[in-house]
Amino acid sequence: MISKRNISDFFRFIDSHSAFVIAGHKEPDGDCIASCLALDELLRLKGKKTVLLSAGPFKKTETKAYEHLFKTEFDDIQNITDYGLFITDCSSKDRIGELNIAKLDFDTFIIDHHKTSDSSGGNCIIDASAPAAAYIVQQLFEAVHGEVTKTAAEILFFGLSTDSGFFRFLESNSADVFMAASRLISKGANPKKTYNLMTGGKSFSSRKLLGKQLDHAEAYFDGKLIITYETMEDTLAYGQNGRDSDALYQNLLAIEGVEAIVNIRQETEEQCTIGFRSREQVDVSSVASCFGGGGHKNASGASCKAVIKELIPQILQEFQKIL
Ligand SMILES: [Mn+2]
Repeated sequence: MISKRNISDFFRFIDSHSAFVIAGHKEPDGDCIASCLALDELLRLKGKKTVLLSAGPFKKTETKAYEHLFKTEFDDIQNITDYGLFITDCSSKDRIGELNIAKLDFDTFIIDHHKTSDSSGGNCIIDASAPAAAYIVQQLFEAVHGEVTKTAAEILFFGLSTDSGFFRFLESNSADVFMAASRLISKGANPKKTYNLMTGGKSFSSRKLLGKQLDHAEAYFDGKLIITYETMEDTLAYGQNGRDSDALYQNLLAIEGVEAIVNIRQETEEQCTIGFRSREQVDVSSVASCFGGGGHKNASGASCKAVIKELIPQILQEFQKIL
């Protein structure tokens, strides 16, 4: 739960500007979009002018319907002093990607729930115990407006649902989160619709790619770690539209005795992205940070200059220390 101090910081920030730019991280997910859109609605309810920005790309199936709501460039530079900048679901300007605002000097307020975030200084609400940025935005919405609107309830429930794996990642200490979810349902959010939006709409080729990735999977450390990958050939054949790495992780994490999963994707001849997931105790954000990335204890990512073959031994070396 956010504190009274968080709420007063937020009030002070929105009172100090007449207009706001709202931006999340690049390759937005449901939570990123939800926290941006609900914040946008709240600010407009307060009579503020808003600009929603995203560097994209909108790769995830469930995010595509929202792409048209976001601009890729801030074009009101002559009035820049009127604007405050909200960054949600990430904590730094380098995570927002190739946006022209990255070079501009804005008064900035950060709303985030990532463990690797730097929580020092004012003008930020960073709560690593929050299951979603949308959960923080919901609390702000309710503090400012009394209750959420139907549109905000729907999008916030979508954000909370995507980041919590439709509540599967939550533990027994999450009563407050379920109470917040209950308030969203009472305002019109629909769990069945949301689940279908999150998990449906996948392409046939995304299932074929899943097959490839399951086939590439290898087990290490007595099956505690599974590493799989996607080559550029796999991407060319099956991965062009609508990947479903969530389904891949869900499948592999179901293996008995497994503690962590690594999924490497060769993006270009010399660039890889790495996805990390863990089930319980293993903190994959510490491994991700060795490769220039970060994230949560149980879900992290990195992007680095590498080829798959050479990267696997390096990843094994880091896991050796913690498994
Ligand atoms: Mn998030």
